[in-house]
Amino acid sequence: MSRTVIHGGLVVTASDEIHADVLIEGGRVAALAAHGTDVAAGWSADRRIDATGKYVIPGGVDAHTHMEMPFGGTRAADTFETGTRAAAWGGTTTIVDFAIQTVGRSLQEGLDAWHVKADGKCAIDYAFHMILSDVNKSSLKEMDRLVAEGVTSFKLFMAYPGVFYSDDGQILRAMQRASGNGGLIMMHAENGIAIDVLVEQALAEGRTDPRHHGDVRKVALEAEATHRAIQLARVAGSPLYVVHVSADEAVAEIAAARHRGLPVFGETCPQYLFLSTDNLAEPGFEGAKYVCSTPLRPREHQEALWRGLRNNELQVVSTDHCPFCFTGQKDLGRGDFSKIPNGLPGVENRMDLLHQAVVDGHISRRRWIEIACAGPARMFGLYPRKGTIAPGADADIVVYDPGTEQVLSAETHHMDVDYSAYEGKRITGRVETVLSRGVPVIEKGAYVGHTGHGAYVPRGLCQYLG
Ligand code: DUC
Ligand code: ZN
Ligand code: ZN
Repeated sequence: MSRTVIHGGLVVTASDEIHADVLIEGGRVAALAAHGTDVAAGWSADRRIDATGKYVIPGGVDAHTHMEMPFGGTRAADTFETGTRAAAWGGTTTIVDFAIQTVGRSLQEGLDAWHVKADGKCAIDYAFHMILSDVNKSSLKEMDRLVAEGVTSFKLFMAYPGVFYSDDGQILRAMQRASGNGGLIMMHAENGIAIDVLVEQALAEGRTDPRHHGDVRKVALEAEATHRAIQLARVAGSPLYVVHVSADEAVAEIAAARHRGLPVFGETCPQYLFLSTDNLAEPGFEGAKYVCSTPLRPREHQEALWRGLRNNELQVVSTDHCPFCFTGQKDLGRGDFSKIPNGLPGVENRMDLLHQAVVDGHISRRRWIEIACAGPARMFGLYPRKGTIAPGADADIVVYDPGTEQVLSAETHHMDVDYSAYEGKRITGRVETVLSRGVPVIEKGAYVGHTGHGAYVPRGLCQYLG
């Protein structure tokens, strides 16, 4: 059995910061002990990693990615191979991607299709949520089996009529089913029916530029949908996880529900914390790079998101990684913003951007690990195997250098997309070494992993409930 020792670092988890050496045996964490124990106790090792002056943190868990997702007549540019490699470069060692049910097909067919895309291709471990595009008697029944087999969360859309959209009746039925089988309903909360009216009116009036994507997807329509989803979940007696929360009023809806004791959870993404409608309004067609849904909001919304993350009104930061190249993909919407494929690249940038938030004083170091590692692992039934450094946990570990500076850029990133949403942004901190189940994936600035190392991980139920 191979043994690795990481010595001299500051081990940061969601609950503790301890100066400790870490012993890894056969892919799992075997022990943590005070600095010097590795030498004093004679821990033999095949590999020793010096982490002096560095943080030793759990590998990131990105609970919201869309590798190879078909959307708007094209597909997300990163495959499971390129996307998981890029994730590793950025210190993420587990992704939870969304398998998609096609209208008229079963959940199982969708899940099988996503296994074909991912199995044998990933550099890091992966799991699946299921997107319900067609809620009917048989797909409701199938939910039970998926939960039992480790696909324990289901995304529904109040947006995108005619594509992924579910009406309130379908949503209520899916929530009722989840309340019986232990599944977690994830909601894309935007009033898509109303948005489509505003899209039609904007285009008819010649408002076709990317910035109008932000104008029509109004804050009130995110807040209204968030409120409605919460009330439907309340009626069904089911928990609810609201994905990609972008607006202050939506945070307020989630906070109000939580203050009433309802099992309502919220996720936001780096793009809402660091970018704004200023980016959508960049000259020419540049704003297309920032078209995603929910949309970027005016900068003033960011404070509510940071406060929500500090106060635990929001529990998770994931990326909604869904990259489309500027040339050849975002292009599809020149002259009609509604045809710009929705999505931003980010799987490689999340851990660094959130470390910058530590440096900037928005969150503490432990909260960084909570919202990026332990929180998503608990939310989606992966803890403590993922999301922490403790005896028995998978040795998914990042040695993070908190002092090195880097500049984010498409020139240097590893995502298979021709632009960076954060081009030129200076970050203090950088991933140095990444282990996935004890096996090096990134070492001294080089990729040393391999395609197919990543294993599929069936998940348990949400660990924030009963
Ligand atoms: N939002 C995006 O921006 N892209 C994919 C799907 C979604 O809901
Ligand atoms: Zn969504
Ligand atoms: Zn998404």
